[in-house]
Order: sequence, then structure tokens, then C-alpha cells
Amino acid sequence: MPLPQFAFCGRSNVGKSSLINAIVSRKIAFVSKNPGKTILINTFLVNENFYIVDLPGYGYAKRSKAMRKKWQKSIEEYLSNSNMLFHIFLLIDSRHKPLDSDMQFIEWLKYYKKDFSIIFTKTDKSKQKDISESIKYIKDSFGDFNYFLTSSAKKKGINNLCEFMNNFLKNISA
Ligand SMILES: Nc1nc2c(ncn2[C@@H]2O[C@H](COP(=O)(O)OP(=O)(O)OP(=O)(O)O)[C@@H](O)[C@H]2O)c(=O)[nH]1
Ligand SMILES: [Mg+2]
Repeated sequence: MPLPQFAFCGRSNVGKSSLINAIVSRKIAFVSKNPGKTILINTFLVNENFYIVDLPGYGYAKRSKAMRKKWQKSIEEYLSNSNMLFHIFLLIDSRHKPLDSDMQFIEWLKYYKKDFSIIFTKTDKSKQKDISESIKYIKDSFGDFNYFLTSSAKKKGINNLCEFMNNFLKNISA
């Protein structure tokens, strides 16, 4: 039987690979100071019962336009066609206001009625006030949404996230 998948997406450098490593408590996804490191769609089998999918960051300006288009197409194709994709996590840097590219991505998720949550990353470096503003900004455009606050550096919010994923897995095996 094909195994369930959880996808992690978000702009380049937002902390996808770091979060995946924090979740599995191992270094499997490549972390880098230079944005645009994850180029291919990387899939990691966890505990032999589900997959974590590390998607390449969108909005990496240093790539050519044609290259970006190609990336976008392969990500969209994957997100639209994978029937074992249980949940999409969109990562947003908690230090900054969500970018237009983030908002477009949410719009896409809403339009295609995808099951998603937003993860505000790097909370060790942000202020609660900025996070609240980002939450309001998204709510004003798209209504209520599920979200998590995480710091891979300080291992904050990782347990909540794992619990959420576990509940999905429990429900399907029940
Ligand atoms: N302070 C802080 N830095 C973090 C955190 N998570 C990631 N970083 C840093 O952010 C940078 C990018 O992290 P990655 O995990 O490689 O980001 P990514 O989203 O996988 O990037 P791409 O593969 O380029 O799309 C690295 O320098 C990390 O050390 C965090 O929770 N706190
Ligand atoms: Mg990465």
C-alpha cells in the first residue's frame, strides 16, 4: 500500500530542511546558509510508515526565470497529483510579514481546497507582536487557518507538530 505523505513548502531559506531534521531528530535534509539548496523534490521515509517531502523553495531570485517556472510547475504538479499527500505545511518566516509569494501560495491552496497548515519558523529570532500581525494579515485575506509556531534552533513547537502528524497517521490506521 502506498504510504501517506506530508509536504513542507515555503520560500527559499525559510527553514524547511532544518525543520524536517528537527522532526526526525536526524540530519537527513540538507541545511545551508545559501538559499536555493534544495533543488530536487526530496522524499524521506520516516519510521517506515510515512513520507516527508522537502520541496524546493519558491522565490529564489538568483535562478533564471525559465528555471523558476520549471520548478513551480513541478511543485504544482506534485501537489495536485499526489493522492497520498495528507497535509501541506507552508512555512513562513516569523520575523517578516508574509511575502506576496506566500500569499499567492495560500490562495492556490485555498483554490484547490488543499488541507494545509502554516508554520511560522525561526521564532527564536522574532517578536510575538510581529507574529500576531502576520497571523492577522493572513486571516484578513483568507479567514481562519491552522498554524504552528516553531524554532528548529531551540527545538520549540516540534512536539506539537509531531503530535498533529501522528494524529493523521492514527486516523488512517484506525
Ligand atoms: N535562528 C534560526 N535559524 C534557523 C532556524 N531554522 C533554520 N534556520 C537557518 O536558516 C537557514 C536556512 O535553513 P534551511 O533549513 O536550509 O532552509 P530551506 O527552507 O530548506 O532552504 P532551501 O533548501 O534553500 O529552500 C540556515 O542558515 C539555518 O541554520 C531556526 O529555527 N532559527
Ligand atoms: Mg532545503
